[in-house]
Formats: sequence, C-alpha cells, structure tokens
Amino acid sequence: MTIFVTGGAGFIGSNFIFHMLKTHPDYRIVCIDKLTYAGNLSTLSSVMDAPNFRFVKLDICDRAGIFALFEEEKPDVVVNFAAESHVDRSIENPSVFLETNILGTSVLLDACRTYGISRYHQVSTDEVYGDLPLNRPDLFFTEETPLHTSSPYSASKASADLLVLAYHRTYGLPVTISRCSNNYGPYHFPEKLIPLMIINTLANKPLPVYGTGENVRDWLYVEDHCRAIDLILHNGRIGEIYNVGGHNEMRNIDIVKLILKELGKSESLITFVADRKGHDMRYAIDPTKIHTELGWLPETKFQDGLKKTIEWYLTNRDWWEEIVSGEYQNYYQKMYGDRK
Ligand code: NAD
Ligand code: TDX
Repeated sequence: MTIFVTGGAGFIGSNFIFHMLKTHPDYRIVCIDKLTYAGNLSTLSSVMDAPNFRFVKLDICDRAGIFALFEEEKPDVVVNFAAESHVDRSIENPSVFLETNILGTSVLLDACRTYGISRYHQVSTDEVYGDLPLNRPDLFFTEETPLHTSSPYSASKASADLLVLAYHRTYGLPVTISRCSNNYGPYHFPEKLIPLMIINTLANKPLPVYGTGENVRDWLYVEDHCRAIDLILHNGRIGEIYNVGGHNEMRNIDIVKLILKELGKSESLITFVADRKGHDMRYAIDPTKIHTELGWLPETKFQDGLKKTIEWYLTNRDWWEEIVSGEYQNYYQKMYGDRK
C-alpha cells in the first residue's frame, strides 16, 4: 500500500505521517510538499531515512510534476493536507489560497482519475460551515449543515470540498472528506493562536487577543485528528463526509489565560487588539456520525493536551526559534505592528 500525503511537512500532515508510520509499518508513505513558509523539512528529520518513507518537494498545482509522480509511484491512496491554512493571511492575500486550495486539489483529483486510486481523502475544516451564534449553545455543525463561509480561506476549502464531491458523483472517484475543528499540538506553526501565545508568553511579549476574546473554538489534539483520518481511510464509507471534533469548546481569552497560568506569567501580558475582519464567533462540531459509524472518540483531554503542547514548545525551542528568527519577523510586524 502506497499512500501519498500532501502537505506532510506542515503541522497536521507531519503528525499524520508519524502516526501512520508507527501504526502501519507495512505502508509506504510518499510525502509531497512545496515547502512554503509553513512547511519545514526539519519536522520530518526523524523519518527521513525510514526505508518506507520518501519526501518529494513538489507543488500540488504542478500538473506535469504531479502526473509524473503518479506514473512513477502508482499510489493506492491520496490524503490531501496541502493548503494555505491561515485565515489572517487569506484576508491579506486571497489569490494563493484559491490556487493551492482549489486548483491544487483539482490537479490531484485529475491525477487520481487518470491513474486510478482506491481512495482520495480530502482534509477539510469545520470553517466551511461558517459560524454559530454565542447565545445558541444548543447548535452544532452536522454534516448536513449548509456551507456558509466567511473568509477567503474557508471559501477556498468549501470550493475544494465541492470539487471532491463532484468528482465522486460525475466520475465515480472513491472519495471521503473529513471536516475537523481547531487542532493543536507539536509542530503547530506559530502564526496560529495557541503556539503564538505560548511563544510570546515565553518572550514576555504582549499577547494580541482579537476583539473581546469571546470567540469560541472547538479544540482537538492533533493526534486524535490523525486517528480519525486513519479510521476513515480504512472503514469510512465512500462519498461520505465525516465531521471530527471532541466537544471541547473554549473562549480564546480563557485559552490565553490558561497558557499564562501554566507558564506562571501575569495576565497583564494580555493586549486586546483590533478584531479579525469577518471574525467567526463560534465553531462547534457534532461528531455523532464518526462516533457511531467508526467508533472514533477523542483520547486526549484538553488540559492534558495543552500541558503536553506547552512542554513540547519548551523542549523544542530550536524548531520554533529558527522559524521566528526569519521571515516571520516581517509577518509579525505587518499583522501586529500597529494593530490597535
Ligand atoms: P500548515 O499550514 O501547517 O501546513 C500546510 C502544508 O502544506 C505546509 O507544509 C506547506 O508547505 C504545504 N503546502 C502549501 N501549499 C502547497 C502546495 N501548493 N503544494 C504542496 N504543498 C503545499 O497547515 P495545517 O494546519 O497542518 O493544515 C493541514 C490541512 O488541514 C489543511 O488542508 C487545513 O485546511 C486543514 N485543517 C486544519 C485545521 C487546523 O486547526 N490547523 C483544522 C481543520 C482542517
Ligand atoms: O493572534 C491571534 N489572536 C487571536 O485572538 C490569533 C492568531 C488568533 N486569534 C483568535 C482568532 C480565532 O478566533 O484565535 C482564534 C483561533 O485563531 P487561529 O489559530 O488563526 O485559528 P482559526 O481562525 O480558528 O482557524 C484554524 O482552525 C480551522 C486553522 O488555522 C484553520 O486552518 C482550520 O481550518
């Protein structure tokens, strides 16, 4: 069994590769990654020499390159993690989101159609459903919730989902889609809330909370997401969408306070800054389908997962210090420099 994992040098893709190599040592994993600012080869250093692992630096939009790799490797399964993934960047510059997230997905789908595949799995997001109001805690996203996107990022992810479903209906391509809530854990790029707040806290820098900090996200430890995708690949029904989330809703401000408490720092570091444009209020997944059909349940409790994550950033300073010392400085200045 050969599995193509696109975007495997990023946060969730790399964790998925570690999970699969550990859980299915007889599978061969080929990681395809363009190595954008978010891709990091050092993340994969522990598996680079494994005999059943291959890394290929390639853009999923490169049709000729992708087709040549399919011709050479004849993959059985494709799991597509490759994407531009940060909402704030999509608000600054949507075009690359449309290219990678939509057109890149279409290239992979065309290659699957041309060469044949036993499964194409699209890693999607709960953001395709838009948001829920704060005053209706009884509402959750189910797989039937209409798509109602807010940002160029989520619109591009929803477009990709529609293409994936169209290739199933029109060409009979054996596809599945997972729509997961916010992940956290090791190798999370420090532009996202949790790693950004950990790193700023360690440096005694202000913690930029958007708006009032009351926005709610539904957090899942990355390993639980990886197990869910593994289960969908093996037991999921073709043509189906599976929501993935662990009923762990938290307000942003409460997460920031937990991080401060865990690191023994003062709440005076918290700085409220201008809100994100179009900021989604609340995400909350109803995971009934994946639980009842596939027996999936999250295993890591948030308090434990957050402790493990903070510990990881404390013991893997080299990984993130390398990142924040480079282009990240310009990014940070641009996004937060005079954000009032
Ligand atoms: P990430 O930004 O950490 O990693 C993305 C990876 O894709 C990087 O390694 C990057 O180099 C690579 N990439 C980008 N453009 C590419 C291209 N054109 N060709 C090949 N490789 C390319 O993202 P992540 O947080 O690991 O997210 C992975 C996937 O999971 C995305 O599709 C995202 O939409 C989805 N998702 C993320 C979350 C979350 O909380 N992070 C939640 C649900 C779904
Ligand atoms: O500096 C910050 N301050 C702040 O208040 C940052 C970076 C974020 N926030 C807020 C915005 C959100 O309400 O924290 C919340 C989480 O923000 P992000 O980490 O940017 O995640 P989010 O926008 O919720 O999207 C994430 O989950 C769904 C991923 O980045 C997506 O790839 C995934 O699809």
